[in-house]
Amino acid sequence: MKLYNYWRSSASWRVRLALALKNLPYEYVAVNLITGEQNSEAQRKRNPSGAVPVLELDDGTLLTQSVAIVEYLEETHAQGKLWPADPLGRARVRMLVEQVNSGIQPYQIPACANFVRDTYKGDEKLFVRHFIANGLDALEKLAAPHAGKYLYGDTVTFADCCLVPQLLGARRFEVPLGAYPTLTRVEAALNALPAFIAAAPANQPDAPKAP
Ligand SMILES: N[C@@H](CCC(=O)N[C@@H](CS)C(=O)NCC(=O)O)C(=O)O
Repeated sequence: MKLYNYWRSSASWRVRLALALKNLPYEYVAVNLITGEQNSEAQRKRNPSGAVPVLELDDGTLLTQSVAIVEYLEETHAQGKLWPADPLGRARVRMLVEQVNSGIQPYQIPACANFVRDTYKGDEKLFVRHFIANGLDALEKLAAPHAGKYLYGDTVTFADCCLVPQLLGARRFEVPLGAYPTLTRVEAALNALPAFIAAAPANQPDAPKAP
């Protein structure tokens, strides 16, 4: 498998986490979102929206959308299950996933923030901060009743793979995290796990090298 992705992209990071937790090898192909490689003809052929991640299967099949990609991996690989077995647990994990995937992350991507700045002449940082803080407020309240060691109970789920990248996004946009004790406690526990260390942005081949 090949993963077209970018070191700091939160949606890419979710897929890297799932691949690491499931112990699946893959080839890392970098798409530089700062130089605009997401809009190259080659990347638009892989994904008409240009966005990363894109997972290319060994037979050439292309999959886009991190949640769909990880659901495919979940259904085709028994190891490292990322959703609970019971229907209510699965629904609750999906709820947390969507709170990040559709409720927060779309507002912070370059395509959205740059549009606010360039077309509406708005303050894109203020815009992004507003949606991240609103979304995290809800995520904290949704997660707290069922959180254990991790975001849902004591087993790592795909909700955890969405949480950690989103909190880095919050820090990049200088959103204070003091109001989210459940989220930050769980993040600290996750960041000690080998799969989370392996998938972290700083450990990717296209991350800028420390001076
Ligand atoms: N819902 C999509 C989101 C994909 C997405 O927004 N990717 C961002 C990086 S995290 C991207 O490629 N943005 C390109 C841009 O904003 O120009 C998924 O989960 O895969």
